Amino acid sequence: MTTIFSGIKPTGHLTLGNYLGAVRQWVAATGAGAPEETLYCVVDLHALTVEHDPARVRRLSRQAATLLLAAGLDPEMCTLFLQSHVSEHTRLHYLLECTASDGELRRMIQYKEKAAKAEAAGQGVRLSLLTYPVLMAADILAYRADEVPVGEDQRQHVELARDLAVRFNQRYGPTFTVPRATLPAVAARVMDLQDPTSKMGKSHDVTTGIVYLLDEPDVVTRKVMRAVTDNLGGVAYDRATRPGAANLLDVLAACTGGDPVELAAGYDGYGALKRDVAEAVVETLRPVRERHAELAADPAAVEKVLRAGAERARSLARPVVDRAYEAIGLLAP
Ligand code: AQP
Repeated sequence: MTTIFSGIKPTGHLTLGNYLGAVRQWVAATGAGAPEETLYCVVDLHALTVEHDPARVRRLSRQAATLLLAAGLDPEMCTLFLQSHVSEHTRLHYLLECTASDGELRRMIQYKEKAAKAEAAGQGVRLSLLTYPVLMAADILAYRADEVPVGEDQRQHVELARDLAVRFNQRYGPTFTVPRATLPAVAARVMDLQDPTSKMGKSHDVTTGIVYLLDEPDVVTRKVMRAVTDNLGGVAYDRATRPGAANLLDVLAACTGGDPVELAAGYDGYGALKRDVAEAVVETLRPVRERHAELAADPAAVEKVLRAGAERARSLARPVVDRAYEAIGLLAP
């Protein structure tokens, strides 16, 4: 049986990038007939690695869980839970810190970017920001996950989880499954509409280039119509020289199921392309927004799903983490 695990950080409102890069794959993996064990987690501890407001993290954690259900995750078919509710993640984190090296963590691209941002803002760099990929490895390895559906920006962190699993297994005996990242065919890296050389990120301060899942249709349309493109004439798919156009074509392809290069041939100007992208995004997000409004009216039902999810996740992770404690040389309590 294949086990699938993935997570999302409540560091901001979920974006179109999160949806096309990750969440849509998660929903697809839980479809009827899928034999997999699928676990999805709101990784709230990861939200504490940068400057945060406690009330906002609580609010965003609830909202992320509600949005995942609204996007189509069926709690009967998968396990949905909050990371902080399953202490096996942090128990395993320490053992993996004893397996990872300082050098390999300092090489992580996201660490360099987020540490630079924190420093520029005059905020200290939290130690947990450096060790965050190790906690992410614990999230994955605690369930012996085979596959981790993520967007491109998380590929390096899944590689680290692989390295740590291999190293631990070689030193202390077979304990973990070596996981692999699975990326969507298109839109693995949705770019900011105002700065198409940067990833669309949910914690970015400038929001005009970010489409949020809960944006009203007119807001989505305005953001797409104002997307930065180029003045090279015509429409062509070229990520290097026309990143804005390539991003719009990727988004259109992801929403309509087409191929971005072939789609480009159907346009001779950006006005028509942007109108079609706006309409496709609005229609893709409409059912998610509508279902979210229904689910948000009953927060107790969402909490019940999360409690049941945590219980099941705990029962799966505990024997794996206990095995790791024994393997590394610790006596059973
Ligand atoms: N722009 C994106 N395009 C495609 N996939 C994306 N993901 C994030 N942004 C894009 C994928 O969404 C999943 C959940 O992301 P995360 O919560 O782990 O956060 P992140 O990867 O650090 O990126 P964010 O959402 O922009 O958050 P911040 O701003 O806090 O860093 C992951 O599978 C991710 O690849």
